[in-house]
Amino acid sequence: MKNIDQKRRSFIRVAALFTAVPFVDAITKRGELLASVITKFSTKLVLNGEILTAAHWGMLKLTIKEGKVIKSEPYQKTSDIENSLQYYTEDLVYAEDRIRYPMVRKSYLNNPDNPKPQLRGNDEWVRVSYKEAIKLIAKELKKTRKEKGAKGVFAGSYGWKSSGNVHNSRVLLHRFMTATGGFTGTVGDYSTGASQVIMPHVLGTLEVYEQQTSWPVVLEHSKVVVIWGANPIATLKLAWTSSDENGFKYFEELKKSGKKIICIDPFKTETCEYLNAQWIAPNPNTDVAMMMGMVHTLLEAKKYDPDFLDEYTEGFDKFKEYLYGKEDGIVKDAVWAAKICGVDKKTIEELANLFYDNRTMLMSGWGMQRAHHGEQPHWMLVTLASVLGQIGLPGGGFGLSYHYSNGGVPTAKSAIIGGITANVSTSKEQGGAAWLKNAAKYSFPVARIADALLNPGKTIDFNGKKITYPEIDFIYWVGGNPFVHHQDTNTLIKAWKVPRTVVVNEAFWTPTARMADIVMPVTTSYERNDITVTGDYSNLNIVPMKQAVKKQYEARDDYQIFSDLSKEFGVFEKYTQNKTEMQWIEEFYNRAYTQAEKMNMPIPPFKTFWMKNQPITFEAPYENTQFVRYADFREDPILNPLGTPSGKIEIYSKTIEKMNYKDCKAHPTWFEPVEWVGMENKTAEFALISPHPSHRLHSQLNNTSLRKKYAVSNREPIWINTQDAKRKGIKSGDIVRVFNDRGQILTGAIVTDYLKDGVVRVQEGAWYDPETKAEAGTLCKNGSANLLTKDIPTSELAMGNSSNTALVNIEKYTKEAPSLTIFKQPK
Ligand SMILES: Nc1nc2c(c(=O)[nH]1)N[C@H]1C(S)=C(S)[C@@H](COP(=O)(O)OP(=O)(O)OC[C@H]3O[C@@H](n4cnc5c(=O)[nH]c(N)nc54)[C@H](O)[C@@H]3O)O[C@H]1N2
Ligand SMILES: Nc1nc2c(c(=O)[nH]1)N[C@H]1C(S)=C(S)[C@@H](COP(=O)(O)OP(=O)(O)OC[C@H]3O[C@@H](n4cnc5c(=O)[nH]c(N)nc54)[C@H](O)[C@@H]3O)O[C@H]1N2
Ligand SMILES: [Mo]
Repeated sequence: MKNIDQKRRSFIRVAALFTAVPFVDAITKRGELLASVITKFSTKLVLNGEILTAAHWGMLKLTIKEGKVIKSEPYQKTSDIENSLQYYTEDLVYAEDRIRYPMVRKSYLNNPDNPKPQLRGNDEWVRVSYKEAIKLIAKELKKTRKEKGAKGVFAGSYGWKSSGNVHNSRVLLHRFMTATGGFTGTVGDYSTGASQVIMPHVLGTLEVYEQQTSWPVVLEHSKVVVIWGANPIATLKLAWTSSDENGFKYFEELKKSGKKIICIDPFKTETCEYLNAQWIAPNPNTDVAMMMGMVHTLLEAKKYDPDFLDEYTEGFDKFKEYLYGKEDGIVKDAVWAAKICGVDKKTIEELANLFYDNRTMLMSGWGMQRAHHGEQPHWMLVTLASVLGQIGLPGGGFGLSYHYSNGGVPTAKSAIIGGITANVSTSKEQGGAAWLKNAAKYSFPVARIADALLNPGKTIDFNGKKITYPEIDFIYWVGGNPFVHHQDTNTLIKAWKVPRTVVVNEAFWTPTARMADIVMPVTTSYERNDITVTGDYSNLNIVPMKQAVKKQYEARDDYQIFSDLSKEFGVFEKYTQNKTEMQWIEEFYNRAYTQAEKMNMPIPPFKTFWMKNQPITFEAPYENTQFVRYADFREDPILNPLGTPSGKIEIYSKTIEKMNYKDCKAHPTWFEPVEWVGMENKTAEFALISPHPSHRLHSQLNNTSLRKKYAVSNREPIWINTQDAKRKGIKSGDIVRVFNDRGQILTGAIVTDYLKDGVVRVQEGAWYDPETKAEAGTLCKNGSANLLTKDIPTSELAMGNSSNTALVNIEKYTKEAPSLTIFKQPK
């Protein structure tokens, strides 16, 4: 206990100071938290000096010279692994394709009641004044609400808007919509669409967004670490709040530990390379079969713990009957599995034995659940882990978030700052719950957007419920880029023509901004003040995000835009509570301040914190460094049951059985995807995987010089297996046309042995750059993978996106390649 108390006293430690921060000259003794030394509090811009801010890609140190950003660097270094995203702030702020002024599409401005939506994306732009734009949006929104009701307004607005608890664009939009009458929203996300719906049935939690068994425990106890369909050296560059960057440190330690590491992935990722791991390459979408082969191997060898299965799981016997072919006459053994997944029988058996004989941590990413029947892989992984019987033991079991937002980095004992909310009401009778219920009534699964636009009134199944799509006539999107992120862009183009009005707030002329009727120019996060935490799971730092440069052109904050719109609806005070940006920041900070005081670990008063321009860093108490996921459940499943109906791990779910879905049965099942390399009568030759980009956050930063680091022949790269490339007469550096009956893109070839044969890889997030008109069939010059993906739900259960299920053809492009136009100002 004494030990813990001592630790508590040292929880607060102000992070290492940087050199020369001219505007904090009032602080005499650096590192001391004395309010009294602050003689003047100012929020004036620093014209020369260094500034700390934060982005999804971590804390940044910006150098400002004569009011301009001239340099962007990491604020901290936790390992030798480089975060390539941290150096391009100038490119963003001063990008050639900044939206400079409010713009309205010509036909829309001429007649908003007959706006010729078929011209969306191909019309001319007309500059209007900010005031005019606000008036126009307000008027047309009122009109739609009157004609179609609140549900006619879609503001689901999915996306990775910037970090910051005040300028949280999506929440600001929702807050505005709530204050003025409501909207149709969405449920779920693109990240874990399938898993976050199936896991609560299996484990009683979302699981994908939970803290993992602590890294120190893994490093001490795991003998084998399996990185199953994950690429943490790329994906840990980011976090939803801001990266605490400690995940890299632990992967570095893992590398040094000399443990057996295995990567199971159709692509030999930079993670596999970095860790010198053994590479196992299955066909995409076939891991379920491989895991079944492993379970069969273990059962045959009597390498499983019947007591564990009995005490902690529900319905294993029914699954076993399926595994042994009682339902379909097919025994799912390693021979069967090998034929499907393309990994040989012996390897499957060896892996199964290795996992059973050693304390093994199965770390899985999310790429494999972004696929047709994406509910199955993680359910089957949990089943395999149950047979291995190590769940709840130090360093054993599975983890679904080591690759994301630094899962497994021990949770600090920290005070939590506040954030802007969608709910504007303060009184009880109009409380948030009532509105949320209303919103939930119309909300549909996020990746069904095109389906919903195209089919108003259609009823779909979703996790045991029925949802009827509303008639959407008005779209307001902020902080997202659906014309890059959504599957099957050409279908989305058709769907996008249905509503009368589309408004987008953006900083850049993204493909989505170009598909709008009214475009509002917004600031980047470097042009406004804000506050964030780092580490979604660790809560490691509170970080001031000090404005670095003045607002560019006529860019306004989303907060400003929605405040001005609120005036038009007579709800300005309700919306803003009469608070400025700085007042919100102070209020959110003070929530942590009060908490910290109560916890007897004081942090400096707001003004000191702000003037110092340094993070407040918290520490993890010893017990959090020793956290073992499911240890309490393992210790006493009666006292600490899971949140499932049986209180156990549900390998068979009666809840799902009752839903009676054909495409998601009551136990993990091998389903053939609609398109895959092993299918009969293949619709195209190669399986396309579209994982997350190493040198971008989705589409963000595609318009910076970071692009030079990865573009091949000035296109998005495509990785092609050496033998396949030879067969197709393609060499590295060639421009390759990738196509199927949904669309076509140009890419630059990387011929490699690092990819399973029969598979090609194009990272998601290249901006859609149509060669001629933005319409179905047009060639995308830049190489956006989603022109080729399929817009089908994972199943009736989760309705997630299936972006990794697609077949494509490739050919060398012999015509003269058209030059890119997407990163320039439009007409
Ligand atoms: N094929 C395929 N497709 C995929 C995936 C895949 O694996 N394969 N992954 C999916 C996943 S998991 C995700 S999360 C999505 C990501 O899809 P998105 O989150 O839509 O992608 P981003 O490129 O991050 O888009 C964010 C946009 O917000 C803008 N923005 C940033 N800050 C602000 C702000 O303060 N205000 C406003 N108004 N705008 C701002 C940026 O300029 C950018 O254009 O993609 C999905 N799509
Ligand atoms: N640098 C960077 N980091 C990011 C993001 C980003 O855009 N850029 N996005 C963030 C977001 S929003 C999210 S949701 C997460 C996404 O995190 P993940 O979903 O885990 O990332 P992906 O790259 O889509 O997929 C991980 C790996 O799965 C592999 N894979 C694909 N299909 C299969 C399969 O069928 N079987 C197996 N075994 N492997 C398969 C891919 O080759 C890839 O290496 O990353 C976050 N981190
Ligand atoms: Mo995501």
